[in-house]
Amino acid sequence: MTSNVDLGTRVENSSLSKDMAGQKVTVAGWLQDTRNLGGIAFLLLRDRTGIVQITCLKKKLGDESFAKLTTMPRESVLAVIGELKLNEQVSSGFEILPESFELIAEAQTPLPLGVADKVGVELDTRLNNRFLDLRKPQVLAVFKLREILIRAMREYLVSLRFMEVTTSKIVAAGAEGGSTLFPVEYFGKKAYLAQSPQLYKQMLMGAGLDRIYELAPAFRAEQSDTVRHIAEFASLDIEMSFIKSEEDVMNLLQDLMVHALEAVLAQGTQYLEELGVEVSVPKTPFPRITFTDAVKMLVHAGLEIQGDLDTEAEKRLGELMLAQHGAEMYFITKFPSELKKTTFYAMRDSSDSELTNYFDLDYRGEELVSGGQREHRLDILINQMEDIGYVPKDFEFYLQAFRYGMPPHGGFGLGIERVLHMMLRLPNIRECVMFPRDMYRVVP
Ligand code: AMO
Repeated sequence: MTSNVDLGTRVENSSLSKDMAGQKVTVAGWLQDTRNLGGIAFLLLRDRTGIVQITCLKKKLGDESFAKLTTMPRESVLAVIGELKLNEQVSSGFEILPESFELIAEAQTPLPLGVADKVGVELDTRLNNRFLDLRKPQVLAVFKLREILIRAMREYLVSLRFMEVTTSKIVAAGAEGGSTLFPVEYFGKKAYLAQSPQLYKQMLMGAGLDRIYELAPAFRAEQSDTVRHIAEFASLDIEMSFIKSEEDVMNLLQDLMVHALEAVLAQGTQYLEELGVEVSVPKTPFPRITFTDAVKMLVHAGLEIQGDLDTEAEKRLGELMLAQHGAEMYFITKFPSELKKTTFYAMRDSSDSELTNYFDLDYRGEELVSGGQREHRLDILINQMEDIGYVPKDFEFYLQAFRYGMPPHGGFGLGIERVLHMMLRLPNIRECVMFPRDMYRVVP
C-alpha cells in the first residue's frame, strides 16, 4: 500500500479541523510516538504547527503495511493520506485513518537527543544536537516569540520613519574597548569583527539620515563564561538626530519596549503558555534613577559598591526597584564619566562634567540597553579620545563626519537575547540563540 504521496497537497496540522470530517487529507511530518496495541496503533505525527493522531487499523491496512507503519523509528519523516474522522477520545476531536503513506526519511537509532521525552537534558547536549532540540515545541516557542518581538520592534521604528540600514561587520577600529575585539585577517591588514555599529550609525547622522536603525549581529570576545554573555548577539541599534537630550532617546525606547511586549502578549499567547511564563507590559514612564542614587540605594541595602555595578548589585537593584517602585523595567541615568571613559563618544553632562548623558535600561536586574546623547562637537570628542590614550588619526574616517555639519544626536544599542532571557525567565541566554557562540562553542 506504500505510494508516492503528492506533497503539494499537504495540509499543515494546525489547518486540520473537525469541519473536515470525511475529507481525504495529506499530512506530513515527524513521527513523534507510536503506541501499538496489536490490532490498532496510534501514531503521533508532528509538524511545526502541531500534532495529529494517525490511527492505524491492521484489518484495514493489511499486515505488511501495518507492520511497516508501526515499526518506523521515532522522528522519521512520514507522509500520510487518509480520511479525517471525528473521535471525541482524541484531544483535538479527530484523527486520521491512513489509506496510503510514504516513509520519506528514516531516522537513525538511537536518537542523540529525545524530542518527546520529558527528562531534563544538559544544555550542552541540547546545543550539540540543536536541530533535534529545535523540534521540541517549547524550544521552538522561544524563537517564535523572538520573531514576534523583532517584528514588533521593526514595525514601531518604521512607523516613526526610522530607516533600516546595514553597516559593515568587518571594521578597522573598535568602538567598545579593546578587550572584546575579535581580530580578522583582512588581506594582510589588521581588522576586527564589529562590536557594535556605533561609529557608523553616528556617521550616518553626519550623512543627514536623521533616524536610522539596524538589527544585526554584534561580536564580543567575552572572556567570562556567564549566563548573560555570548560572543555573538543580535543588536538592535538606533540613532536619531536633533535631540534635546538623552530623555528623547529614553522616551522612544520605553515606548518601543511597551509596543514590543504588547505584541508578544497579543500574538504569542500560545508560545508563552508552552513555556509556562507570564509577561506583563510595564507602564510608562519607566522610573529613572540616577547612577548615584542607585549606589546609595544599594549601600543602604548593605552592599559595598566600588566603581560600576557588578552582576550581584544589578540583581539586587532589580529586586529593590520591583519592591519599592513596582517596576520590572527602569532606567539608570547619568552614568559617571569615570565609568564611561572608554565610551569616548558619550556627551558629558553640561552642568557636571563628572557625569555623562548616558543611561542603561535594566529589566529585573539585567542590562538590556545602553545609550545616551553623543558628543557631536569635534574638539571635545577629540579631547575625550586623547584622554583615554586613543589616537584620533586611527579614527579619522569617523571624525571626518564631524567636520562638515554634525547635528546633535543620540541612540542606543539593545541586546535582543537579553530581552528574551529576562522576559521568558530562561536560565541561560544561550537558550535564546539558535546556534550560540561563546568561549567554548563554535559548532554547530
Ligand atoms: P553596550 O556595549 O552596553 O553598548 O551594548 C549594548 C547592549 O548589547 C547587549 N550586549 C550583549 N548581549 C549579550 N552578550 C554580550 N556579550 C553582550 N554585550 C552587549 C546588552 C547591552 O546593553 N554602542 C553602545 C550602544 C549605544 O550607545 O548606542 C554599545 O554597544 O544588551
